[in-house]
Amino acid sequence: MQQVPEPSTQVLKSVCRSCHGGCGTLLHVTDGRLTKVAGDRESPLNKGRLCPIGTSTLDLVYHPDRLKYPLRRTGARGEGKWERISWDEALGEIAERLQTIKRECGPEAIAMGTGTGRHHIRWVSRFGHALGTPNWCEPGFAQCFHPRVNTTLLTFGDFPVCDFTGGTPPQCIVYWGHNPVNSGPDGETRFNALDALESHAKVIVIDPRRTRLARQADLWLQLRPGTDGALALAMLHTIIEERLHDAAFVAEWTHGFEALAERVRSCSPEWAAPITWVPAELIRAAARLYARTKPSMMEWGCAIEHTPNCIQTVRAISLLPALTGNVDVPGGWVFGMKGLGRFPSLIENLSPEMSAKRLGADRFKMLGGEGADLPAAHIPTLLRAMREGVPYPVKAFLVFGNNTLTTFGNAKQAHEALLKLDLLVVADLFMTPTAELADIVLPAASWPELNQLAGLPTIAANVVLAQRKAVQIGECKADEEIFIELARKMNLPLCTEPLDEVLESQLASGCGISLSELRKKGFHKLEFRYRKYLDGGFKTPTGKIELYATRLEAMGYDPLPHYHEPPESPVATPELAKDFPLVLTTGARIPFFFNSEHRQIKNLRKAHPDPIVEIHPDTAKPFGIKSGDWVWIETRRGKIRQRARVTDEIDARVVHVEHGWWFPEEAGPEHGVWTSNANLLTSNDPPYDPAMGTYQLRALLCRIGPVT
Ligand SMILES: Nc1nc2c(c(=O)[nH]1)N[C@H]1C(S)=C(S)[C@@H](COP(=O)(O)OP(=O)(O)OC[C@H]3O[C@@H](n4cnc5c(=O)[nH]c(N)nc54)[C@H](O)[C@@H]3O)O[C@H]1N2
Ligand SMILES: Nc1nc2c(c(=O)[nH]1)N[C@H]1C(S)=C(S)[C@@H](COP(=O)(O)OP(=O)(O)OC[C@H]3O[C@@H](n4cnc5c(=O)[nH]c(N)nc54)[C@H](O)[C@@H]3O)O[C@H]1N2
Ligand code: SF4
Ligand SMILES: [Mo]
Repeated sequence: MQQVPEPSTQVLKSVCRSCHGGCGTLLHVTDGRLTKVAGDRESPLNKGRLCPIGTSTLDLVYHPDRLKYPLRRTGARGEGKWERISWDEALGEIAERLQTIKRECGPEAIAMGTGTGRHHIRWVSRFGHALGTPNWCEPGFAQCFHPRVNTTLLTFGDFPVCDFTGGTPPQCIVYWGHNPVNSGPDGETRFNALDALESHAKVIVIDPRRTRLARQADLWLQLRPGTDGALALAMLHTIIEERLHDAAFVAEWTHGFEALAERVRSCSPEWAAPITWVPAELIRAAARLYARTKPSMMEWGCAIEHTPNCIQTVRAISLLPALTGNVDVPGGWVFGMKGLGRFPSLIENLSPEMSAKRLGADRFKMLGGEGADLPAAHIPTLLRAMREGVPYPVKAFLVFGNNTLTTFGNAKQAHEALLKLDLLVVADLFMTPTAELADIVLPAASWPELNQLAGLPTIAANVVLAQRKAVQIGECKADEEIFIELARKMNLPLCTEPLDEVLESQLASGCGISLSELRKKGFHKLEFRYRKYLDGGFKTPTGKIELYATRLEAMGYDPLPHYHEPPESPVATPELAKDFPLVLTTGARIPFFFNSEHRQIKNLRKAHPDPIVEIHPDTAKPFGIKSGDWVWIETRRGKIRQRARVTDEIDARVVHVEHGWWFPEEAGPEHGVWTSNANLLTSNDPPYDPAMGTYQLRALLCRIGPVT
């Protein structure tokens, strides 16, 4: 029974955005105070449930360490000396300094930064476009989700998601480099991704760690990190060789089957087995089970994208549903109803010359150029422009929701770049180690403090939800409102209209219901249509699913999937492997924190007090390492420590470290950011994915030892 609220309590239907979001919530407000955040049982996305992070919302909103008013640095950069200023002063100073940089160096010398999938993510580039700069970035753009988005757009003409809310249960689910038991995943809510298991579908898990899903799976493929591309090619090979594909669908609705068959002819399971460490017979079994069991869902995660061969890897995996006809069918992969409508990105405000200046766009066309759905700057190239002024200087960085020092690859280099800036502005909920380096810090509103829209699954937007402002904390402002006020302060011609006007326009071009009606209802589920391609084909140049990608070919990239060894591996760099014998993967999600966040929330931290490194007993034994011991982990680039979890759930040749760690309880300005931070171990050096500019986060070489 849902509890009946106190008479003086107002209940607003909203949507949690503490991760990529989507869970319907009921915000109980009593006398201006948020008193309870409950899951909305009516929401098709979570049916009343919240994860540990969502459950801790009150602790987040009312946390004593929240930033509550704008701050200006008074000491040296990073010295931790601040004075409180008014919003008017803060925005006035930012506006003036931006105008100066724009006048002296051009708008491209100003870069915008943000984090993954937030309510305001598109507003960051929107403000940049209004300002005239093509340079905005997000550490998940080349590394996460967008390789999947941009690759499927050119292969299928649309972004596929799993059909979780259509009512037809899948018969087979593949969890590929993805663990929604812990992650509020990209694309949909974690609860949908897990509910699908209740249909007793056959389950295939592809993960180097024996996760809870792997334990439940019919088939678990424990591959070597970074070799997903080889595995996918071998599965394609098996399906084609054994004629397990849907021949009628392939003949009518795909382009380039013969070329693909030729490309994967040599990629037998026997070829892939020594590369991936997965036995050939197990690869065959997975290909057969997948191809013969329909409908099937492909649930894929960011592990397949944290590699410099991510576009080809994503392409290869995406062709499995294509060959088996699991596309836009009930219980399979489907294309969304786009209930959220068009976001006014203002990208048309950039001239072609200015767009061409986007850092990295000339090389990485799937990230910053014509192959990108929402073009973004290449982070290593941007950091170089900050550090060295090459190919032109970047002088200002406005960061709205990213803890750069924890989530960018090669954190020390990112740190060096931030120190070189003339102007660093950070808007955040807390004083992070990154905010400590800023000239001006702005207090951002958390999700129950602001109005927005959400469309879930992301991009597909089959369900549209209204996010509601329930309370005001200190002088905190929603990022969207900060952009609007800053645009007005700078007398920009764009990005100045009230927020609700933009939201109304999105709804009008999407599901068509009014903002007030949506706010009343809380969410709106669109009526679903399957096999939309029957009406005019797929939205690709050939009108078919492009097994052979003509758009990749036109951009000068390989139109057929291929495999590349990770740049640092026992195979690619055997000499290095003598000193650093273990394969390192990083960042598998944990249910209590979102990337670098939530370490200051007591309940969540109690559930997971320390950073954990997973090591196999055979690997730990020679060092005398036991569970609970502090262990150092070292790569060519740096050394950190985390606490051991000695477990046979991981391959003896692989070590896993958690990402995002800093210690809010430790003194500033560093707050322990250099102690356990996975990105002291990673690199952002080339090689990059040729089309996307992606660097390696999940398959590096390391060594370990006990902290004495
Ligand atoms: N080694 C390694 N590195 C990784 C990964 C990995 O697996 N391994 N994963 C990568 C991936 S996939 C991604 S997407 C990125 C994630 O990187 P990001 O999404 O940038 O995550 P954070 O750096 O934690 O930054 C989020 C910051 O936003 C603040 N914040 C929260 N809500 C709001 C808000 O509404 N407004 C504002 N202004 N601030 C807010 C938080 O307090 C926090 O400081 O990390 C990448 N880095
Ligand atoms: N609670 C919580 N939810 C989150 C986040 C969070 O930090 N906390 N982060 C959000 C973000 S930004 C993202 S991108 C998603 C990520 O969430 P997911 O896409 O689910 O990805 P991860 O949990 O990072 O990794 C999934 C699995 O990949 C495995 N893995 C590691 N290396 C490899 C490899 O080379 N190949 C394969 N096949 N598997 C590998 C790991 O063992 C792990 O079990 O979650 C989002 N949701
Ligand atoms: S899964 Fe994400 S949206 Fe759902 S309750 Fe957890 S943090 Fe909130
Ligand atoms: Mo991500």
